[in-house]
Amino acid sequence: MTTSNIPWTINILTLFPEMFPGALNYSLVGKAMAKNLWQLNPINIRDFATDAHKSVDDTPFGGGAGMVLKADVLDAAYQSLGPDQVFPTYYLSPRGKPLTQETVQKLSTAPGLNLLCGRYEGVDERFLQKRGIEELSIGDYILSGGELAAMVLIDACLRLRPGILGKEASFQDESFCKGLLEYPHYTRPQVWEGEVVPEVLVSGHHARICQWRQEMAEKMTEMRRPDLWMLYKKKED
Ligand code: 6GU
Repeated sequence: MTTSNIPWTINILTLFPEMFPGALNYSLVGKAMAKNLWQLNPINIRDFATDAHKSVDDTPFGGGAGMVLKADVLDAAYQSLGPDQVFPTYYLSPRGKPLTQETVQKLSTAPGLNLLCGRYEGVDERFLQKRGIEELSIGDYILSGGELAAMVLIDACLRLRPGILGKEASFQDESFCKGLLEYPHYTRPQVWEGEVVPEVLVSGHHARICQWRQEMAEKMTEMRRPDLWMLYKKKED
């Protein structure tokens, strides 16, 4: 046994705990959860509201549209995490630092994660400042809440944790880590709607296959992602 039998724990502060595990209950990460390799602990922020109406939000000072999640309620939910749950904590927000594979790699080695999912217009800034909570975004578009973003982050981290995916995945990741997009893949039938598989792939010549895949990965990266291509070229020399 090389892995610990304490499941990797993710606490999620959300107004919609019933959205979890959602997509994370399926495929390899779902099986890994069933095997107790990781666990999800959704915490309903509303449980920490103190007034009769169970209010979690209020109108923004300065006016404007939407509501802001209250610092006192958020902090009560946050502080309900025990002293054994002092994990790196992130607020999922389109204002955050863009999530990259490099960040995913770092997060996947943390002892666990605490994630705050916002809704509405946002959360009281003082809560984030006081508790030193960093923000992460999954891309330049706006989701209606952080829950889907949290699932994206969790999935990306889990597939890097020991015992969750096979060797194949880590092998595939290497090509992305080298900074190139993946080369194209083909399987049977060898001819489909008149389209044939590239000859080199059925040649059985391993070195030539390897070289072809490298060339295709470079060509695709240059065409589709000039930003990644520039970085790759810079690292090469
Ligand atoms: Cl992390 N949250 C929301 N609400 N929208 C997003 C996002 C996060 N990342 C990109 N868009």
